[in-house]
Amino acid sequence: GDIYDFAALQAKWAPVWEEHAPFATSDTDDARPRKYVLDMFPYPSGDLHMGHAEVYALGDIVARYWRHQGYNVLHPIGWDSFGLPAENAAIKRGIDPRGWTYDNIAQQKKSMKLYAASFDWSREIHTSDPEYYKWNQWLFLQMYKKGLAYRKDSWVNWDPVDQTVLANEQVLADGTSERSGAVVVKKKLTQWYFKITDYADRLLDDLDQLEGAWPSKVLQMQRNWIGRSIGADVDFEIEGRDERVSVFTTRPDTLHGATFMVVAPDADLATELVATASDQIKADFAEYLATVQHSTEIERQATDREKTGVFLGRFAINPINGERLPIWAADYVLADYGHGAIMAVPAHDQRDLDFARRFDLPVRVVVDVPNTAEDGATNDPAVTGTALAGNGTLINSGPLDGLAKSEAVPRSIEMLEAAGTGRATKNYRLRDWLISRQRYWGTPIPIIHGADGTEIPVPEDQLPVLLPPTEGLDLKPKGTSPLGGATEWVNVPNPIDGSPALRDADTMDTFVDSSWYFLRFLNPNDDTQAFDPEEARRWAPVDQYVGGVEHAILHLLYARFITKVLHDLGYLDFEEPFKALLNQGMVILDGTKMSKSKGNLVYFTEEIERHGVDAVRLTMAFAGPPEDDIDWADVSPVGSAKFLARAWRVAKDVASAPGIDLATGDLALRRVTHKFLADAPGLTEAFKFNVVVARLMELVNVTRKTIDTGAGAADAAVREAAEVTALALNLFAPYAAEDMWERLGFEPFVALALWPKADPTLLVEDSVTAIVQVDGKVRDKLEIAPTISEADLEALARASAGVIKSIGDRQIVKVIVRAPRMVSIVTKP
Ligand code: ANZ
Repeated sequence: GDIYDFAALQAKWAPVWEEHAPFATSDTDDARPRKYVLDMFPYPSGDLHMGHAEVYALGDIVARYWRHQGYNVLHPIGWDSFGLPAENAAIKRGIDPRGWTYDNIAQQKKSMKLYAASFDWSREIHTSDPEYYKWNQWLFLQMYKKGLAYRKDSWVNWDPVDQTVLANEQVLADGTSERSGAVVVKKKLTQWYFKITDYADRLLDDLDQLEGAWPSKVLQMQRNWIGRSIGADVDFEIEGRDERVSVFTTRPDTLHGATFMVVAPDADLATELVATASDQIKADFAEYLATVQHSTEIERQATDREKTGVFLGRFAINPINGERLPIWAADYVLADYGHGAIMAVPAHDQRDLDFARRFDLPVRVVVDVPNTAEDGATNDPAVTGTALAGNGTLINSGPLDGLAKSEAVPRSIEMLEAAGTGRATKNYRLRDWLISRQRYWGTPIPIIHGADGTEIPVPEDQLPVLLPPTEGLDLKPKGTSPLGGATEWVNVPNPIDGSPALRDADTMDTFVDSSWYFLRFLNPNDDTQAFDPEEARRWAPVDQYVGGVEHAILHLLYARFITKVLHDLGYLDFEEPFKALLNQGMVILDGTKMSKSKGNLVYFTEEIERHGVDAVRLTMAFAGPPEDDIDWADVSPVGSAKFLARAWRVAKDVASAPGIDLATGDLALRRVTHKFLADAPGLTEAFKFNVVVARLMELVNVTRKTIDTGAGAADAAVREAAEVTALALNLFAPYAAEDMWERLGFEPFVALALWPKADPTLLVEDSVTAIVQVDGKVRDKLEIAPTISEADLEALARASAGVIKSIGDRQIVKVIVRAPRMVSIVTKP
């Protein structure tokens, strides 16, 4: 047709792309350099939403860009298709999570194909397919062999609504579950863990390599999450106990200021210590422990909360001076950090001071911190209630007296080491990764439990351990895994001696699935291995990862960890999975996050129907820097569609054939075209997509002017500009671009055309006008480059016909040159 009609273009080109699969990536026999561009894969809960529309628009710009630059680009997609939403929906509606999931995938896939991201669909994966999760089980077994997967009893985060454990990463700052919104409580359970803490140092130190390539905010969040702190372990004798108790401190210099010890009430140690105390103390403690178990970690660490605690009736001996310190249980000490016990130094630690003041315990200053109070008031913490955390000189500390804090820290560690009562150590906020879930819709853990309690790994040739069908299973959360109810599945002969044994009935955290999926895309149909190390050498690590900042901690940390594990197992020759990371902002409406509950959802399908795929994609690119949130109320998909129509009409109007000599084209338009050709790559690589679009709009305007009021539609420069417009639009609006390309007389596919080099001679900056005067009168105006030299400008002025004529046979006595603006010639008769 002669009118831009996005629906017609979609109907025309989607089947062509489907048939010819122009984005299928060739593997080995390709001489081009490679780029692996990966967008975070979607969780198939319902149809695509506007967040998907954004991330897949932006990721596709990057993938399409590198193809134009001559790269062999791998840009795969799949489905993160295990997980709780499917299971919860299944329970609610009494259906199979499998059916719900794969129906959603079908829906999303249809939308995704219409959305025309340039994916290699031949590599599509589903993490809930046995062909995929088999390799989760393989990974688990490799880690189990190395002692990196293990089981332990511990206090876990328990979501009372979803009735399952949560990783620390899944508990929000306000202590609620990121999944159900329920207040998370603690529960003691035997669970499977991955030993990510073994990798804490490397996970922290290797962040330095990503500086500049990952958003600094994400790097900082990872650093904080790992939370390395440097200090010392100090061993305290406990009266009436054989074994000493260690505490972790970052301030061993303050040992002489310790006036009591505090144990986490929920640490085993507290229960053990209180066992010998009076019945009254025991009863107080039991009551206290019960309340503590209902509070969240966040509440426990809140500084504005009144301190609570119970004296345990026991005493510790300070190894540095033999002092006797009462032992308390208090919830501000956490069971799973350090040793779950601390030496309390109220003069120099605010939490300890609050506690000491509440329970009337002594406060002893051991670091003389300069008093900055202007009115000469005391800075004694016992009086002011403010601990002295700053630097100063040691006092009341025997051999440490007179040392600066910075000297006293290493000195005290030396003393402890010499006495065998302490040592330098590091601590991490990072905990081991709890990977077992008491839910159905996940990867079964490939372990069999013998009747005698032994753990037998399922032999690798028996993988996958398939999920049993849901028929007859009660999926409702009840604190134990639904798989336990699959009697036939769970009861198996012990692989070693055939005696009765039980399968482990837990399933894996779905973050295991996504921790290595980028490798599965390399050979998704290989049923002999998780991934091909040869292919990994060719393609990985991922050159550009694109996705939401909501994955700044959990997913990225786990993927980094598993990459290092696979490296150490000899499968990978790199240690960081994602060389560069782009976090797109959110799509919001009227300044607020869109959500079903708020009723302010903008629906993907509706926007696509109304404005077309290209306009929605272009709007995403044009809205602003990709990291910023896009307020859908402030952008104009209608404006985008208008621009697309304008661009498309240019291609329609071109009245020359391909191959016309471009050098004959209109110079002014050619300059704009080549400036765009020269600038767009750098802007795209810097993710300034909105600037590229703005520049493209300018190019289209100048082209239209040239057609209508300038050199005309047959001019070679018009063809050149239209070709470049089609090529550049391919990054943002693939349907319009493909159609323009065809109208310009080319075979599909514009996406596979190379980006032409800008002609440097056409890149001269805009010219400036120099005035040439002869004896004070303007005799000529010269259009020259702003960078012209004085000598060149003088030569041009002397050669000017107007100047020569006005000088006649007079003699030049003086020439003043002010490049690039003026030349003044003085003559005499
Ligand atoms: C004595 C001391 C004196 C401390 C002083 C601080 C200041 P970061 O930096 O977070 O590692 N601590 C140790 N284990 C704890 C636990 N399980 N729960 C709560 N607090 C714990 O903090 C280390 C400091 O936090 C340690 O150093 C310890 O208090 C406390 F002037 O020891 B300190």
